Amino acid sequence: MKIEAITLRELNMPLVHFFETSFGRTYARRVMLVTVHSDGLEGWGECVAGEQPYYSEEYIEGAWDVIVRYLAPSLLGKTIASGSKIPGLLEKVRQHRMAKAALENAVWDAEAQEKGVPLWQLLGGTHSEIACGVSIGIQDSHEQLLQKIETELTAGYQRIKVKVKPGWDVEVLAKIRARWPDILLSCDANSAYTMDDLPLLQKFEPFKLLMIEQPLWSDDFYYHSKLQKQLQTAICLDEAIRSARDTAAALELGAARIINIKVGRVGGFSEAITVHDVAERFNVPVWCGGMLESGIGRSHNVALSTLSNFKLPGDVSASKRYWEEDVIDPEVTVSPHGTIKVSDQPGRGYEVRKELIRRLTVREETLRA
Ligand code: OSB
Ligand code: MG
Repeated sequence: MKIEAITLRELNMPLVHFFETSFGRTYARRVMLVTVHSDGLEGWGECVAGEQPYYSEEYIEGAWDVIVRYLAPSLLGKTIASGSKIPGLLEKVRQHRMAKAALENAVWDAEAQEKGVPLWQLLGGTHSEIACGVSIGIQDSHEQLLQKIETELTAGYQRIKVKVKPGWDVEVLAKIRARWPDILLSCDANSAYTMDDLPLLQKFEPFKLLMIEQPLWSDDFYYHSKLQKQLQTAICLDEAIRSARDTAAALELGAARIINIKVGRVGGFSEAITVHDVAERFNVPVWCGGMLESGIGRSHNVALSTLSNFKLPGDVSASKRYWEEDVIDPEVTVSPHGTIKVSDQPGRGYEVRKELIRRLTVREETLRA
């Protein structure tokens, strides 16, 4: 595949409902899409960087800039055999994993079309149906949160994850457990606690959580390993896992018993597959995280979730939970038993709604060799 041109777009996509984590509230996503043009094919990728550098150091303006100045020029005009060759071509640039992932995943997307195989099979996936959970943000009231959980359980989702932070934790979890004693329940702190909070985190134990996601610092394994020794509840790492090496280090230290894989956070499909394989070797299950993606990133998350060690329901849920209208056709839909069935069509298995994308686009730039 010859990389003839790369188009960057920013879409303004208001969320159906705001999403609040311990680091802030989001009402609309500035969605960055990348299109790789090659031999008449268009491969699509999504850069999941946030509006601000709060989840990680990456943010949309920075990602756009590093792609224009450094990453795209390393690919334009080159003939590339497969998406797996992209990390090697971009390795000179340190970090910027979400920006790199957008490009790499777009090439995988084009490769699947070129080879006429479903993207999930190209990635090495085996499940043809994936298990879905939901991530529910901090709400204005406990009542509103309980109402949302009720709605998602009725829709069939297999696991409920709620965001927590000091002041929105023990009481909230107690109310959820009192009402639903048996559901798969987890919480995500997005680094809202420190080791001084050990007594507080120990109060989570009676709620029989499937996991506590990223309780401590976003770049830490050491204190997580100390914390894990003092908790029955499994720790899951999200922010701290940036690579397969991180995964091995964290698991050797005993810093987690579950790993959240986000393809953007680890720099693209190649690294995500390696993270998956390392965790599998440690006998540690993984699940696919989400970054409030549009249909492009969402369809890629669906494909990745088909790999064998994705053994827990992910944060990959229906388009309509986020968007009035999604940019793919069909939208991502979830069955009444909380699963997404993957498509057997070549490529990502969802058409790109170009007219809708045109309407939502607020910035566009095409780069050529
Ligand atoms: O920590 O998993 C997270 C969204 C934005 C940033 C970080 C996280 C999240 C989510 C939402 O939990 C997952 C989703 O529904 O896409
Ligand atoms: Mg998380």
